[in-house]
Amino acid sequence: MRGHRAPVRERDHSALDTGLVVRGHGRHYLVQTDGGERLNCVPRGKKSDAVVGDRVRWLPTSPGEGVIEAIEPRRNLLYRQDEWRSKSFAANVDQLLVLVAVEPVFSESLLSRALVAAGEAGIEVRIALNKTDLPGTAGARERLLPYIAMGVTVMELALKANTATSLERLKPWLQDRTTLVLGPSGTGKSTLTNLLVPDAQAQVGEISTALNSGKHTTTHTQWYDLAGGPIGSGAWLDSPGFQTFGIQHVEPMRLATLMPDLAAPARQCRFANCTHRQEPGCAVQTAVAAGDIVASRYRIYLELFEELSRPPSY
Ligand SMILES: Nc1nc2c(ncn2[C@@H]2O[C@H](COP(=O)(O)OP(=O)(O)OP(=O)(O)O)[C@@H](O)[C@H]2O)c(=O)[nH]1
Ligand SMILES: [Mg+2]
Ligand SMILES: [Zn+2]
Repeated sequence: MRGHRAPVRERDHSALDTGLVVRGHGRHYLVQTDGGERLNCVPRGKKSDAVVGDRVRWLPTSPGEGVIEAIEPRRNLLYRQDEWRSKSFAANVDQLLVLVAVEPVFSESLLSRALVAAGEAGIEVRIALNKTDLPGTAGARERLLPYIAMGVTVMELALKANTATSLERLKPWLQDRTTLVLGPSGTGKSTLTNLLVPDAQAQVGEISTALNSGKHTTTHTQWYDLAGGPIGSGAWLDSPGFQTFGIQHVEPMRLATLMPDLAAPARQCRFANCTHRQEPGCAVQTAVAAGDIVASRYRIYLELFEELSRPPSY
């Protein structure tokens, strides 16, 4: 992939102190030292490849400031790859929470893309449905049934109306782990951040009723320690809502293996290189006809396969 490799190690940086990137904004990074101090850092050189969650080697320049000299090898990196650019969400996370809500109504295509990207990065993922205090809950629940059937855990939350129950539900899963929350704008990611991290003061936005969407209140990913709040341990990464989610980094022939409802039938197709579109003896198409794969998910597969197979438009 492009643009995400740690800088080539021209020098040995192992003697330098390490720190954690807790926020990034262009070339400006907030790095937390192992002693808990926070420094404003810039990268050495032109490239700013570090992302939130990265462990970096840094050199002090003046009080409270430093230079990032190197990025430590990553365990994983979650990013989206649109046609023209890639956007990293975070590195070195244990698990992903995809937060959708009854309102704004979520796009199944976006949800599926986030799940595929998590699978590609090898990151465990769960879905949470927030705002189950709202009247559209039954419909939202129904649209999530295929995901439950394919083995994804779906947690129901009402962060404002039923805060205590929601936190109890999340607690065993969040403890001791580093969790990134992702989702469209306005689903309640920062609302949850403020519940989990008492001094977070994350900005919370309103929903635009005209557009049935959030207003992109959060603009940068930020890392928080969960030790001081109701969860007691682990880390939490709040992120800006996404409107698009390119997965151009996924090989089209790998796509079905990253969609759990298609993966098992896909192994039974007559041809090993079946694309599950019109080939004879395709077990995926048989499963769709039998209703074992829901039509909307197969449509999303076709949409994604086509998008990933398309030559770049330049
Ligand atoms: N009805 C209802 N509203 C909620 C609930 N949780 C959050 N909200 C509201 O949803 C709106 C958006 O919340 P945010 O936390 O800013 O959403 P976000 O996901 O951080 O949005 P971005 O930062 O734009 O990506 C706010 O007006 C919240 O008060 C809930 O459980 N029920
Ligand atoms: Mg937010
Ligand atoms: Zn097939």
